[in-house]
Amino acid sequence: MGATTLGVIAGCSGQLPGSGDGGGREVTPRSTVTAEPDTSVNLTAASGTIRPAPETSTTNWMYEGQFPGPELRVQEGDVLSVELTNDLQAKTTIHWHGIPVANPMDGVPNVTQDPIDSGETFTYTFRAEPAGTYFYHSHVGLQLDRGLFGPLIVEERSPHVEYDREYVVIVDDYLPEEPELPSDGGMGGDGGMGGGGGMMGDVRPPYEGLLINGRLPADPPTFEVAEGERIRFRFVNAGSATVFGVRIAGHEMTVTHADGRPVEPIDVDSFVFGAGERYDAVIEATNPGTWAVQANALDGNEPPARAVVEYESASGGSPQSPSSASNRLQYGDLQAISSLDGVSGEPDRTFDLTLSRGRGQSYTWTIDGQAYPDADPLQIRPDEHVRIRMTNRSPVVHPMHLHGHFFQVGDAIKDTVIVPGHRGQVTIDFHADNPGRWLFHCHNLYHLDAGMARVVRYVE
Ligand SMILES: [Cu+2]
Repeated sequence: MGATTLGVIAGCSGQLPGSGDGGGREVTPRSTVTAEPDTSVNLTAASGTIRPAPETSTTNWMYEGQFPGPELRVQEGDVLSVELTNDLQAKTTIHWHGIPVANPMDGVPNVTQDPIDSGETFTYTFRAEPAGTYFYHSHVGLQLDRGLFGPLIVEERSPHVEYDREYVVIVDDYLPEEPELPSDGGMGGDGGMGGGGGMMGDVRPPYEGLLINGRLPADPPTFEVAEGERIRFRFVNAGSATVFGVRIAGHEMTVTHADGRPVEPIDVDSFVFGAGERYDAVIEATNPGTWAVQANALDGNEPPARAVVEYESASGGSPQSPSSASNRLQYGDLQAISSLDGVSGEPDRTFDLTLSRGRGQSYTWTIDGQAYPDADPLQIRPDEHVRIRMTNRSPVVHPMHLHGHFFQVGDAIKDTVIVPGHRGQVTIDFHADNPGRWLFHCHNLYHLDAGMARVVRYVE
């Protein structure tokens, strides 16, 4: 299996990661791909009706009238072109979560592009690499929680894991009404006027349930398997404010990828992931029957989202639920198969950032006391090894996501990482190999919309 060189577009050879001072490498802005696309797709964003269970319907915002949006699937290295038509009564964009695209294609309103007006179109073109499990979503306001997302799969040309079939499993929190930010800092409980002694909590939106592939537990999707097969599941947390714990009854999962990046296979019976994270896991279909896939909210009390794994030989009946998890994946278990270039040794630049609730009347979340967009950019220079140390001074988790780059966290390579509550600390390292202006933010959509973001800005 060849090492993946993330810097190819910038012309890095990357042969000797960590060799000396890193001098001599050139980091130039990644230009927008102009090659003829291998795949061209039209996506129209518009309002429509979804039925996540037989007697349940609501008005959602969707791509192509589908919820989740249509699966985009391309081969690694292919040029993908997506023409987005905005038929919403609001401005919108699309962000290609996890893919280090050229900056103008990243879909962040007022940072990488002007948001697309109602009735207008915008074409995103980028090279789909590296291979992995990704998703695409609106990056305007709270539109992700109205349904504007879909899976984006970039297939390996030579997978490091063997499997016979695969399923994409998108877990999500179901909001049957228009999302809105809490109107003030009160939020009930012990939120409110600053103070709170670090116990300032949070309130989740009024979710009516939890979804797998757009379906409530009353009408779960079925994944058919045949005895003896190896099944690859690509799990995506597209929730806006939910940390999910995932289990599959009757089967151990072998985690093979974290945020799309291959890891040394690790056997677990559950994993936890925050908004924006992805895991690929393989099961061996050696236990015939009908089994539940279950995703429960760690920070909510809705009934778990469910899907069904059904063997062809099974005679139906209700699926068996998973037993309680005993062997849960930890970040420390993750060992990336290829290393990230340019992040060995001591960093060239370090940011120490505190994540916390804002003080005062309004509902804000801050990084070092500043609420985006009234926040200073984090300024870096091309080719630097940048370290960000985060300390979470709130009781709730923050899944922090960096655009345009992968980062190293422990021995894993990821693009989104949970910073635990109650003074949890996480350190990430990345190589400044993709010049531009990139958002770094909490992927809890409500925290993002309430200010928990910074722009990482390259300066010469
Ligand atoms: Cu957060």
